[in-house]
Amino acid sequence: MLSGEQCRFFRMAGYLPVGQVSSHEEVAALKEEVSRLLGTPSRSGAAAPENHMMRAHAAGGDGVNDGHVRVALHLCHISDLFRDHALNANVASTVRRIFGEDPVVLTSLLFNKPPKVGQALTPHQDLPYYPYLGDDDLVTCWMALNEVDSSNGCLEYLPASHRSRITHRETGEQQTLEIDPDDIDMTRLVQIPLKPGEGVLHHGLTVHRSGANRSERPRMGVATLYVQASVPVTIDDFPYPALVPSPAASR
Ligand SMILES: O=C(O)CCC(=O)C(=O)O
Repeated sequence: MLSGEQCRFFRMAGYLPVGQVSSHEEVAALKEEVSRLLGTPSRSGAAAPENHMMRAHAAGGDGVNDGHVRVALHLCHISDLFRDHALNANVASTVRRIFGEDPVVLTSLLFNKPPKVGQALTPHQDLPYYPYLGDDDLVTCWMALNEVDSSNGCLEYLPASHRSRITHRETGEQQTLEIDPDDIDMTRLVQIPLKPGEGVLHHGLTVHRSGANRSERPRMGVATLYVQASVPVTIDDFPYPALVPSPAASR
C-alpha cells in the first residue's frame, strides 16, 4: 500500500521507486520466458511474432547492428507468465491509489540492452505514443530483470517534467519519437539503480531516457503500462484488449 508521502512524491516528481515487485523466483521464470520468446543461440527460433520485436539497427544510438531485440512488444498479451506479472496485485493496488480509480493493463514491453552492445534510449515522454490517452491516463511500472545502474543503462528521469507535454520529433524506424536534448535540462536527470525484481513507477508525461550498456552484464527491464479503467481504448486505438486486474487485487 502506498503511503501519503509516497503519493505526494509521485505527484511532485512524476516517478516513484516502489521497491520489490516480484520475487527472485518470479524474476528467474520471467528471464527464462524471455529466452523462449526472443530465442537464444542455443534455442532455435523465437516464440514471439517478429512484428512484436524491434531490433538493433545500424542507425541506432551507438551505430551497433548485431540484430538483437531492443524492445519486445505486447508480452502480457502473448505470454501467461507476463500476463500474471502484469496483473500483480500489489502494483495494481498502488496504481489504483495514484489514479483514484481502478487501473487496467494496456500492454507490457521488454527493454533489452545486451552487454557492450545495448543502445541508449533518447529522452521521451510515453504519452505521445498513445495519442488517444489524456494527460493523466497512463502510469508505467518498470521492473528490473537484472541489476541496473549507471554502467548498464538504468532509467533516468527528469523530475517534475510530467506537468506539460513537450514537443517530440521523429527519429526513424526504431524509437520513432524523441525530445531534442536542447529542450530540457539534461543535468537534472535522476538515475534510478534497481536490483532484480525492484520497480519504479512513472507518469505518462515524465521525461525519461537510459544510457548504453557499457558493462559486461545484461540489462533487461519490463515496463507494464496501466490506464485508468474509465478511459475508452478501442481496437482501432490498440491491437489488444486491456487486461483487467481482479477487483480484490487492485484494492
Ligand atoms: O528501459 C528503458 O530503457 C526505457 C523504458 C521506457 O522508455 C519506458 O518504460 O517507458
